Amino acid sequence: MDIHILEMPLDYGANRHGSDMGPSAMRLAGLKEKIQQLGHNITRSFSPIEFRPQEYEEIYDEKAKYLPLIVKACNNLAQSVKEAINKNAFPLVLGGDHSIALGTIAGLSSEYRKKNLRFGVVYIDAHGDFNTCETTLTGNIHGMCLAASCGYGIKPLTELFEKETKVDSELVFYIGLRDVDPKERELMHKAKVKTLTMADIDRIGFTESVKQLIKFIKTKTDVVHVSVDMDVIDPMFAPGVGIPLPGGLTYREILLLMEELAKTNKVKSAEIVEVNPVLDVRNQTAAMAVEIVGRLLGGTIY
Ligand SMILES: [Mn+2]
Repeated sequence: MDIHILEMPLDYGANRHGSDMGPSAMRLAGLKEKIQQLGHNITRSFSPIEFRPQEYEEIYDEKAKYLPLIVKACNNLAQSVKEAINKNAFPLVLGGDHSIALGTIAGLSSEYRKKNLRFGVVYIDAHGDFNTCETTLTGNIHGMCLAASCGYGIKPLTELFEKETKVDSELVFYIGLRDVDPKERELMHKAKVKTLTMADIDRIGFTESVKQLIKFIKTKTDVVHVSVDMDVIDPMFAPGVGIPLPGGLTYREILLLMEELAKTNKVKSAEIVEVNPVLDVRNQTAAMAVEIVGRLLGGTIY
């Protein structure tokens, strides 16, 4: 398979700085070698943005911090993702904070809409990222990206890249949720997203959870984007993330999840976000991110 690696060294969407170094940390942890070992070709590898660090920029809007910068960066990313899909390549987007999902999903949606494909998003995250400017407690856009992709929120975000709603919220499937704001939860219910929270996973078991997700993918979608926020993993394993929250997936669980997703043959793009080397221990979170990508791209133990 041809792969385009798109690096988004940007942390405008988050309070904690440092995830702008995520792509570099994953590169150092051997991402390219891992992908090549699996027999894939990296036909492009670049960053579609050239931005100054958050510390040098203005916040612009307290309810949507760094809005113009994020919109610009995500427009560039959307264009590059679109080009990858057009060339039959797999866009692998490296964050950066989760606000970049706005750009990834916009680019994918633009191509899949033309082809009339049922486009699903598997959102692997401790958080809902389903706030709007009205409900946000922080003004951080990484907490709004999925709501905006589903058509909720302010126009600069919902109409980013193209006017249309990017993804049908009923084709969004969350796994690993464990922190959702009250108002955010209301909107998620209204939008009818599918959810398997950590409590659901504990009730029915991980194997059954994965089975339900795979069944959903097979019956409801033609093509799937996998968005992995590293904070879904328990900080015991992955300490290098912006918002560490106990009670997450184990390293083994997320690897199994990736293997099962790969087997559906419907995953045509992915992004790995919120690797924060400043908070990491000996780059172990970035190393896990590399292993996660490997399993999603067909790697197996035996
Ligand atoms: Mn997130």
